[in-house]
Amino acid sequence: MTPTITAFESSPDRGQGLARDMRVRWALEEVGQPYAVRLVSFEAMKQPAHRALHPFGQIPTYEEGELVLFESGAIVLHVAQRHAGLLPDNEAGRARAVAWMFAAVNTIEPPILDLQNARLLEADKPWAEQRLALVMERIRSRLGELSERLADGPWLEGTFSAGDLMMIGVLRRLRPSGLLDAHPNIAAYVARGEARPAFKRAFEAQLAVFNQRQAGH
Ligand code: GTB
Repeated sequence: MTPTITAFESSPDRGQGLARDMRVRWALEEVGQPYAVRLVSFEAMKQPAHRALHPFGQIPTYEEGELVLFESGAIVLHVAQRHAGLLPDNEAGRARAVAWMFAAVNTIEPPILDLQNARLLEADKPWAEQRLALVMERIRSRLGELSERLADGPWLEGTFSAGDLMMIGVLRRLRPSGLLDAHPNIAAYVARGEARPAFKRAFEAQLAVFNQRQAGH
């Protein structure tokens, strides 16, 4: 059964592939599972029909027959468990890969979201500058720790997994900040992920949505 995912009808990132449908598209491409995409507007996302799929009125969602999922990490894990290619064969290796998925969304992503909030939503507050400095320092510290662990390895646990997919998906959001440049091994790790054919296919698919919209279709 071909799953259907949802994505922004008009992504504010203008085709940079920074919204979270990108992780799901990438995972589906890695395992060779064709998928359909339903594009939703910001307005439609908050309507009861979409909230029935996603309690918080967001994208991405994933529908596969009776199964409805939300949360990009949960969707990627489902795809990885259902198909070969994104999790190691052995139980301990699978558990390690899942630990890295959680680290991506639970340890690395929160200060990155704080940075975006500090820049976009809190910039006019009297404490904005101090807050921004604190958040930047938290990110630098996490990146330093991640860089040390990654060392000169190609992937977090030797072989590419859903853990790398989620981690790279999260780290990509930092590129415009320049913070990745302080750690050449992390910058190379992200570039290695982006060079994967499956990533490129996923990226092109979301870019096509932006380009079609620009062309007025
Ligand atoms: N924890 C959830 C998950 O991982 O799936 C978070 C889902 C989420 O934040 N979805 C966002 C959304 O639907 C899109 S990805 N937002 C609309 C809303 O909440 O009303 C976040 C995002 C948005 C825009 C950019 N950008 O423009 O660069 C990047 C990422």
